[in-house]
Amino acid sequence: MRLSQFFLPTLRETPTEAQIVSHRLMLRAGMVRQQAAGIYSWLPLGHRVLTKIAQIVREEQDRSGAQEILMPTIQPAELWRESGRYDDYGKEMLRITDRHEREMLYGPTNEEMVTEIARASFRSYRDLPRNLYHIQWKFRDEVRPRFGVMRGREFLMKDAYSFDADAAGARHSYNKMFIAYLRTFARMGLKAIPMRADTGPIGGDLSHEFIILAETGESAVYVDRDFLDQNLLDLPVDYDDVAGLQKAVDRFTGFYAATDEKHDPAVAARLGDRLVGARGIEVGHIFYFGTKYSAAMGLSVQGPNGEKIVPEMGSYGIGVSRLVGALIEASHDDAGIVWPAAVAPFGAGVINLRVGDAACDAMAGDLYARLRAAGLDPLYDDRAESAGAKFANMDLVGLPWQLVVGPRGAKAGTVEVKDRRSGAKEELSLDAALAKLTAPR
Ligand code: P5A
Repeated sequence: MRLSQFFLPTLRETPTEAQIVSHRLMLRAGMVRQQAAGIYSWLPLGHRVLTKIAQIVREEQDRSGAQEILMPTIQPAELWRESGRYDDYGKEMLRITDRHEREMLYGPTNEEMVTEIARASFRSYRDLPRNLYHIQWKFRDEVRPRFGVMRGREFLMKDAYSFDADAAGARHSYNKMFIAYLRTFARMGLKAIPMRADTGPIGGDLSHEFIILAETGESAVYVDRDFLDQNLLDLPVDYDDVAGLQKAVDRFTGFYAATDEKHDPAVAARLGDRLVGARGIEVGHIFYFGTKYSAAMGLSVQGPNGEKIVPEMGSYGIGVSRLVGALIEASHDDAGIVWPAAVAPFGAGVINLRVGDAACDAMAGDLYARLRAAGLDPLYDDRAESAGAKFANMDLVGLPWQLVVGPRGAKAGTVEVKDRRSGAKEELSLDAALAKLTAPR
């Protein structure tokens, strides 16, 4: 993409309404535009990151055996009356009346709707187990939407729903999601810590929040330093290995990790100086709630001996749009965003310091073409701006690599390659630069 043609409405001034760094940087880098309190448009740079995050989530859900569907954002109130949550949900639910005076709502979550789908189709124990997920916008009329996309009113969630014939099967489904979550966040360069959690309006008695550490996190958390040293990309992915998966889950839940509400200072004290107190952001939350919705809504299937089985269910959420902000909270510096490569909006930035100079134009153009051919999806700053403005802009946008073409290098046949995270710079030939960027990090 040529920057001269790219819609990137960056801001020079720091927006005063934004209280935390990710919100400020998202506005400054032209990623989102607020349309109403807690409601955002996603502009090209932000949309690219959102899509990449959603794709990693999707791949890991699919790998675990979950199947993607797409349910609507608008739901009939009737379904929620069946589960008893229509009145319980209170003011957080956006209620709508259609032209026929039918009561509708903008879905804050989809337990009822997916249970209705199962009820319409599942007949036998052979229809189980199933895990259905979608990536869809939700609406929660939060009293105080704040911190940009981190606590929005409209936000993108991945929500999965599992159905099993018995509690043991449901536990296995829960464990699959548990491991898939650790892998999903690790692929984004995040270490998400599973913590026992309360279940609130979703219900049930087994639940974990997945929390990443960041100074501006909404909750105080405590964690065993040893957990932070675990390599989560090496997790077992044989999702059919029931015992192996349980062992892995036991290992990760064996580390002390708790939010403020669940923190037990007496137990934590045993960790000595391994206890880390920090702040955290909840990026995922999983629940096992048994037959709460299936029983209330009359979902049952026939067992092998003709008996009636009421499926055991769980639900599993990831805050896809929240992750964009959370990633920035976890990875930025004074100059701007520092994207982990897996979610970066572009793979590399090319800066032409002297647009209009024949040698610089030719070299930058060649580099841009070769990066594209190598699948690196580069952003080429071909604008007639000052060098200072270009450097500042590229740092703000936070692509993993910057390749700088100037008159001296153009003569020598070299580019300056800057690693955005470390700031390290080297002069390399085009071949060597390409080899460096395509080598596994
Ligand atoms: C699990 C999936 C649920 O809703 N039902 C379906 C269950 N869980 S949850 O914890 O309430 O939400 C799941 C994740 O969504 C993100 N999230 C938000 N993101 C941005 N703005 C919000 N207002 C918001 N509320 C929830 C969180 O990441 C949460 O873990």
